[in-house]
Amino acid sequence: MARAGAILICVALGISVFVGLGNAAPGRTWHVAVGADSADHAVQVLDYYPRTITVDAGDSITFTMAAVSDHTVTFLSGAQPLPLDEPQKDGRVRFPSNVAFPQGGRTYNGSGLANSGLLSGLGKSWTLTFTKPGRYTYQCLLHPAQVGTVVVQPAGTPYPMTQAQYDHLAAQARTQALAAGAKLRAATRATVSESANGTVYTAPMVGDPARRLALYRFGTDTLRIKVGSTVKWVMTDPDEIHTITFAGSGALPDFIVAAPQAQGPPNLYYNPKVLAPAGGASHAGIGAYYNSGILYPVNPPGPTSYSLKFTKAGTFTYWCVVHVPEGMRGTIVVTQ
Ligand SMILES: [Cu+2]
Repeated sequence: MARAGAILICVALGISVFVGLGNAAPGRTWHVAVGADSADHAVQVLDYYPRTITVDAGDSITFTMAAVSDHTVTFLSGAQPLPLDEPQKDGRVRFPSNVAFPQGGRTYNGSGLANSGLLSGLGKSWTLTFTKPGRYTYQCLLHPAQVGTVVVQPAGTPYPMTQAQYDHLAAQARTQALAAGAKLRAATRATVSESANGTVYTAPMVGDPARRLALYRFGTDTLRIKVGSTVKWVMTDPDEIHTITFAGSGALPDFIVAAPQAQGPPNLYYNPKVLAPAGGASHAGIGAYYNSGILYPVNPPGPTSYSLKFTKAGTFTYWCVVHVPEGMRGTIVVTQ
């Protein structure tokens, strides 16, 4: 009697499991962290944690920002990355709306574009449901080396790892990356040399793409120089853009300006005041606006460096307009 009862219970459980699958019950939701950074945001890790995750068809992944640098989560399905600028006939340069705003809906079957849009700010998240088994790579449109993988198994396949196991490994990887970033920061300093035009300080803007690291500082945070010296900022990071911008007595310009439309999201444009170099080759004291324009990665067409000769004593703070949330600024102290 007891045995018959146990069999009945097993059958009942079996049926209930079967019915559960047949009902396409909502899948599990997994979590992937986007980016990581140091407490002062100087070191940004351009990565996803975990970098590879295995889920079942019907499951969802919530991607959540864990750093202040903007990122996207973008499934291109083999297509080329989206361009990051759209020159307009009127001379303005548009920031493309298919990069800035979510595209492709809430599910992904391995084809077409699925894009989170710009994820700006800690805790910002985007959730995508995976409907078809396969191995899918995704990337950040702003940082092409920032790539992750989602493996989707057929529904009902046992999972190779739990979320807690992923989180544990991710925490280790994050700690290692941030330690490497701290080392990079400590090793990055402005260097000094003499030239026919006087003393030149070279301030490097570095990254370590193999470790998915970018340093959002200018080597030496406060650089002390003599009147008549030149500071030359040089890009060595192959994946980033930066500016050298002294706001002077005005406000620091925004990198992107939004133009509201009657309907839908605003049009976004690169601020022309940031794109255009300004101020000439020598810094003549407080009050004026000096700007490098966009400094590009080491690949052509550039420019990849910017020089300014300091002709008056004073303390001058400058920013990278692209990376204000990361605190990318420096100070030049010029003395007689
Ligand atoms: Cu920057």
